[in-house]
Order: sequence, then C-alpha cells, then structure tokens
Amino acid sequence: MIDPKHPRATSLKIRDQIVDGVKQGITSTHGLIAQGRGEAFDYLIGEQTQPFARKAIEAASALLLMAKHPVLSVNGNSAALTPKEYVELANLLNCPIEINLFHRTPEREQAIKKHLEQFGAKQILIADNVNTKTIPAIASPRKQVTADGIAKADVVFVPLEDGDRTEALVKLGKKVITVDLNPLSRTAQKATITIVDNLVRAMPALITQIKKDKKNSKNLSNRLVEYNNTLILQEVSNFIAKHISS
Ligand code: PTJ
Repeated sequence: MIDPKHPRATSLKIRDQIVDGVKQGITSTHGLIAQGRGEAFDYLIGEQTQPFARKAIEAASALLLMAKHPVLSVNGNSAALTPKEYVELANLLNCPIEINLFHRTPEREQAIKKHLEQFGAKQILIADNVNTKTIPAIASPRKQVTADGIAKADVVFVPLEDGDRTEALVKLGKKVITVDLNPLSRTAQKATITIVDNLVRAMPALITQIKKDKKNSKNLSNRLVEYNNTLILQEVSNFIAKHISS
C-alpha cells in the first residue's frame, strides 16, 4: 500500500499497476522496462499534461470523431494502466478494441480480454487464423490483425507502440494516433498525431475532449488542417531542453 503522502505517490501507484498487470498475466515482463523508459521521459516533461499534449489531444479528438472505422489497439501495458478509459472511449466512439501484442501469447490475449470485459468492454477483437490479415513490413507478431478491425480501420489509436507498426499502418494510408512519452521514438516521429504524455493522464483528457466535441462538432476539420505534428514534436524538444537547462 502506497502512502498518499509519499512525494512520488502517483508515480509509484502507476508502477504498481504495471507490476499487478504482470502478476495477472496481462502485461509482459518487457512492459516493466517500457514503463521505466516512460518514467524517465515523464520526468523531463514535468509529469504534467503540457500544452503540446493538449493540442495533440484536441486534434486526436477531431480525427477520431471524423473517422469512419476507428479502432483502439491495446497491449499489455495500456490494458493494465487504463482499462476503464479504453472501454469508455470505445463506447463513446462505438468502435472495437483490438488486442495486438508484440510478445504475443494466446494466454495473455485471453487475460487482457477478460480484464477489459470486467470493465464492460463489448467489442473486443483478437486476430485468430480465420479472420486475419497480415500487414506487410512489420517484423513482429503485431503484423497479424483482424480483417474487421485494424485491417479495415481508417484511424487507429496505438499507444505505447514498439516501432515499425506505426510506419507500416501510415504507409497503408491509415491515420495513426499514438500516446508516447518519448518524442524521439520512431512511433512518435511517424504517427499522424503524437500525444506526448503519460497514458494515465492522456486518456481521461482525450475522453473529456471527445465529450465536449460531441456536443459541438463545428470546426473539427479546421482543427485537423491547422494541426502540424512536426511542430508539436519540435515544441516538446524545446520544452525538454529548456526544462533541463533551467
Ligand atoms: O504487451 P506487448 O507484448 O504488446 O508489449 C508492449 C511493450 C510496451 C512492452 C512493447 O510495445 C515495447 O517494448 O514497447 P517499447 O519499444 O518499450 O516502447 C514503449 C514506448 O512507450 C516508449 O517510448 C516509452 O517511453 C513509452 N511509454 C512507456 N510508458 C508509457 C509510455 N508512453 C505513455 N504513457 C506511459 N505510461
């Protein structure tokens, strides 16, 4: 039990969620390392949702609301950190959640499915060998996707990504939204919209933005025209450089 008065209580709580995810068979042990890398970058952005992330969240909301077939991709870390938010986001967008793992095992796929169902998830997709398509140029089991999910999607939400998949999805003409604390990662650089923030903060903020935009959907397309992911990443680098030098 973490004492809420501990100066690093929030960070320690997030760590515990990942450790619990590993114990429950949801998160891979490699997910612990990914979490550590994320923590280091979170430190550099002040462990807060910064203006560059807010702008990306606003654009992501517009893109998701304008999508014909949005799909939310989930892995072992994102399932452990934000299961409730995944279900709420899927309900708001009326879209499926696709389990797509780097360290893929049927046991972990089923554990994640069960976990999300406990939070009320209805449409969960897993690539079996029947309704499955292969995405070229991906050198991991993540290349296997469902025909009705990621293969058909025009917009894919892929937080905590491992690299080559975002590039391959974009090459297929899909728009990719990622949440990645590392602005230098290939995913961050190749995605259509990169939210540089901790998933545990970005998900609730995205949900709030989508609820707001659903009530007033004017100017969503303008928001996308004005959005420039390269400039956003430049803003992140400037922020981090200033933060370090101060
Ligand atoms: O469950 P699996 O088998 O699909 O595996 C998932 C992981 C995350 C282990 C796998 O995709 C992987 O190894 O990812 P990487 O290459 O370590 O990349 C993860 C990225 O997510 C890194 O750039 C981290 O900085 C970032 N990251 C880690 N934790 C968070 C995060 N970004 C946002 N929020 C976090 N909480």
